[in-house]
Amino acid sequence: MSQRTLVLLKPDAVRRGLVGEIIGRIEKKAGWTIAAMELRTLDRALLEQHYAEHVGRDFYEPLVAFMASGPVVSLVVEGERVIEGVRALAGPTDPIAAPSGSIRGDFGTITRENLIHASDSEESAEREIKIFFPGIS
Ligand code: 3AN
Repeated sequence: MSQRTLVLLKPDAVRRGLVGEIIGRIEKKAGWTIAAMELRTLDRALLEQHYAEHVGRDFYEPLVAFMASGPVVSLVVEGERVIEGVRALAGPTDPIAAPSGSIRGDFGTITRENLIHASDSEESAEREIKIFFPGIS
């Protein structure tokens, strides 16, 4: 089942020089390919669209501020069961609870600054890819 997912390497990952490490883990999965990739600082309007489901949560404002605090690498990754697969590579939201071997488990300590976003369903992937790469077919 070939799928596409939207992956964000958050400002902490870029600041800490972990882009190569994280993309390397994704690239090494057999058959997965990078369909699009960009480095840019995200504006509030785009982040409000992306995190619409979290509006009103106590972590929403600090999350948006953090996500706008520096450049982010956004990618579309394509391949077999890539939605479930990148989330497995990332690990659970809380990096302290994330298993060693996962990206968040290996490199993170703070829930907000948890290095990577990956779409959680086919519907989310389709919605998020349109936000970040409106030109992609
Ligand atoms: P995930 O990225 O693991 O799917 P979501 O979608 O529940 O997590 O949350 C989106 C982002 O919001 C997380 N990646 C994290 O940066 C932040 N976040 C989620 N829960 C919390 C929390 N309890 N405290 C601070 N930040 C949070």
